[in-house]
Amino acid sequence: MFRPLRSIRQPVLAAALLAACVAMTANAAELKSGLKIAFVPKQINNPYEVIADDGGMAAIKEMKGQGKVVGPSDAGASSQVSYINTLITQKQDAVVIAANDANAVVPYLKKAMSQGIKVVTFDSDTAPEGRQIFVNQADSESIGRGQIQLLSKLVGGEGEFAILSATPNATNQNTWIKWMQEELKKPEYAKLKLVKIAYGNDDDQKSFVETQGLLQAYPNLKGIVAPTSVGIAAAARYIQSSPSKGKVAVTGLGTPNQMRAFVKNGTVKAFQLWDPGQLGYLAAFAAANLASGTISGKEGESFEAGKLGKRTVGKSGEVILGPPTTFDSANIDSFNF
Ligand code: RAM
Repeated sequence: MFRPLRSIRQPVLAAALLAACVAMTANAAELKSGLKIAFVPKQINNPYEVIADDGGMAAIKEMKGQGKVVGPSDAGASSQVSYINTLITQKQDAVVIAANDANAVVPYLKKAMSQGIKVVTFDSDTAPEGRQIFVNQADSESIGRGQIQLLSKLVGGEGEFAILSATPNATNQNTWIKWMQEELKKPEYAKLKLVKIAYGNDDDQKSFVETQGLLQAYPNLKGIVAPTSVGIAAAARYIQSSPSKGKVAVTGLGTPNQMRAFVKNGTVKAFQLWDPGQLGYLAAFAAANLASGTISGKEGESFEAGKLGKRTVGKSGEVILGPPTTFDSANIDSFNF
């Protein structure tokens, strides 16, 4: 008795669902052409940021826009302000920024938005009022917790370790460190002791010197976690030619190309990252969709992100790229970025 009813209802329901999906997902063809989209990295000379920006420029080329990259050579809190002001004067359609500070750039980004310029943060967020969308590399909680899980494996679950971070104000590193500290509260890490959080400011030389300082101050150190591609490479470079090689585990977040030699020579056993190029690519599509009016940054909206397919805006305007990869000697040669 219910059968006929069902068979009538199902196609109707399916058609309604399809219509809803079509309505909610912005189509690539709806993107305006010739959009002016500017990327502002944390710092212009950081290899990680260069890969991310290149990914963004590739996306903008695909959508026939006009892309450019401008930014400071240091990751200081207000180093990006003058660049944002210039982009406002130039009437860019969108600004995509990896913020060096959660608050310092907000008044300037708000000014940009009040003039119709769309703002996307990626890699490192601002306070939510500073942007319409944040393109996050992966869920921040899993990145932070994952770093401690990996460290614990590498040091056999016990001993003193230090964190070598980027700048003290970096939103992304600070969020990950907060989650690392949460993970450490679990009973299984009772024998792991965080002795110090040092800051290399995403500066190669400062990170190198900070590593040396950590080893001198903590002779029993068993590990260094550097959740920054600049920091992990500098720490590994210091350790590879020091007596601590083989005694102090270096892990964190780094690019396979920067870390390959350290993995091959045994200084580093494993570390993690996502594909920064894809991160920039996704951020460019988010910006183009905002600037084309196909999305506004509200939770639940979807858009097409070229080769990455359909993506959906989550809570607080966050769009997530995907889970990180762990690299080690077995897989590192399959990655080239
Ligand atoms: C550095 C930067 C960047 C971070 C990577 C892992 O390049 O601090 O913001 O995401 O490391």
